[in-house]
Amino acid sequence: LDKRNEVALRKSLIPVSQLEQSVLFERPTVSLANNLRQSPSGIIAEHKRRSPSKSVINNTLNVQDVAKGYEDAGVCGMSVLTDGKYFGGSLDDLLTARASCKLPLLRKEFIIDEYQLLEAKAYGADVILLIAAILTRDEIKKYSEFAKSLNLDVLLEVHNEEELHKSVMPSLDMLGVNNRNLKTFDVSLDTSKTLSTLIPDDFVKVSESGISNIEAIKELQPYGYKGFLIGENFMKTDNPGASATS
Ligand code: IGP
Repeated sequence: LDKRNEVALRKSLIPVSQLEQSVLFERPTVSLANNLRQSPSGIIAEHKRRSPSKSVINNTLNVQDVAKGYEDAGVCGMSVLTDGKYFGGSLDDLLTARASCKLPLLRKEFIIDEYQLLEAKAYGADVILLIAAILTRDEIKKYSEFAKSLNLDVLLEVHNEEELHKSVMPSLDMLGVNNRNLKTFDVSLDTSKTLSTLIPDDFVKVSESGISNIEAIKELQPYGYKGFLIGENFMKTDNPGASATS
């Protein structure tokens, strides 16, 4: 409900026509899914100031330095949290990241309205996240098809088998398995391992959360994972880019 009010407010301030007229709306997007298919390591590095599970992660770095650092490290893509309430992010962070690097950018957000996809495009994203836990199959279909019409890649996030079965459809590019249980905040790579065989081969498999080292990546690669979304373990250091250089 909070998110609905937040989106309604922004919608009243910035009409759709204005988003569509922004310069970034015309920018050719870069496919994260293609980057991941071709990469040996497949890191998606996240900008994350704080989280509900860990409170403050990093309050001193600026988005520009983080984006440049990740790009210099040679990661496949960058994820930018735009949720303010729980993660201390903003659309401004996305815009700054866009101005600072050429990496494909994921708008990390609780998407509940098509307007947020137009925003993603207008603020420089290449990829959007859809979370199966908060959407119906019809919503997933509507938002993913709309994203594809805007040339945005779609990463669909699941936590369990039911969410996965509900969500599989051709308008998705990547299937992300979140290793973090949203109720307990417990993290287990077993979630990625267990669900891997149930993900059809036409989707790029992404493992999300709690990935702390190269060993974890090596452990997950035999299960078919091509993408690894890493936030906290880079952001908790003074130099996330250096931490992402492996
Ligand atoms: C990154 P971690 O444990 O490396 O910081 O996790 C990312 O997976 C996590 O931030 C995340 C997330 C989300 C945040 C995954 N799915 C949905 C907000 C909303």
